Amino acid sequence: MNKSVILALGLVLSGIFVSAQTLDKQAPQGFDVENSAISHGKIDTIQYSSKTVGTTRKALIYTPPGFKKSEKYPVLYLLHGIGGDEKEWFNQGKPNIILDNLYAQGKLQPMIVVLPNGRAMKNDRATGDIMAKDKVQAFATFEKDLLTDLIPFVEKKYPVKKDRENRALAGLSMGGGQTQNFAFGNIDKFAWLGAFSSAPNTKEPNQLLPNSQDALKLKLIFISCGDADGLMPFSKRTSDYLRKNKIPHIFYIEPGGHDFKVWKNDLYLFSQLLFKPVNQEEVNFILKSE
Ligand code: FER
Repeated sequence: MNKSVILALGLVLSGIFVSAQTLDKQAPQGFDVENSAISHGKIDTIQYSSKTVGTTRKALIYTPPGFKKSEKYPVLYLLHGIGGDEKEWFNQGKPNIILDNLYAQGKLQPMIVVLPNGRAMKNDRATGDIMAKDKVQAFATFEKDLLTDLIPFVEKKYPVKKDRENRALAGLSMGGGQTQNFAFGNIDKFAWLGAFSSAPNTKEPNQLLPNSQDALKLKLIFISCGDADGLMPFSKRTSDYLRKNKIPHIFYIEPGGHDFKVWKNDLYLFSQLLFKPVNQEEVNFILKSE
């Protein structure tokens, strides 16, 4: 596909999503309920040596149902919020169950999902004053840990595709801000971006993306936020800038606040778009009222 076709498709796609903002677009009931009749992916804890932090750090990793070492998979790095750690998504968001259910319906491209700890400091637990300056700073330091420690580790130990088109970054709240900062800031490393309910750590548009047209290289920009979330300005600010600069993107305002009900829905929608060509039928499927 040439660039203008991609742009045209992107504009159609973003137009559809913008108009979809008025729909009560929610994952169907049962999307996050474990089904013993289907195959399940596997969750493991990995430990990697971080030169950035100077410690051994933990992450969870989800390999899909039917995972085979002899195949090569794209990877989604999925980031937590200020009150969480590498287990937050797993404990509260049930990503393995949501994805297992989607695989059983044939709705996902097989992928590995890594759930890192995005607070890159020696004590990376979400304890004490989680808003303390050094703890907030550690969410910025994670950019280096991710790019130079964690990603190389995953690419060495797991059968993964290593090009940017097979690497996605997404996250909730602080992780949404990290996603915007790191993915717009390293377009050579990521092609898929999902920023859910981004927090105040999100850089301002001029710093985030000084050359707005660079963002045309991304395959998907998915920005979402609950309509009752006080952090909305940090999503809207980026979306306004992208729209002003004619960068196709999804800005999905959904019913809800700053919580896992919204983020589970985001994962449900976003994951189905990953590592696939922009496909009108899929988009329509995602948008069709439940
Ligand atoms: C803030 C408000 C919210 C902030 C961070 C958050 C660093 C993050 C919330 C979350 O991750 O859920 O002022 O400052």
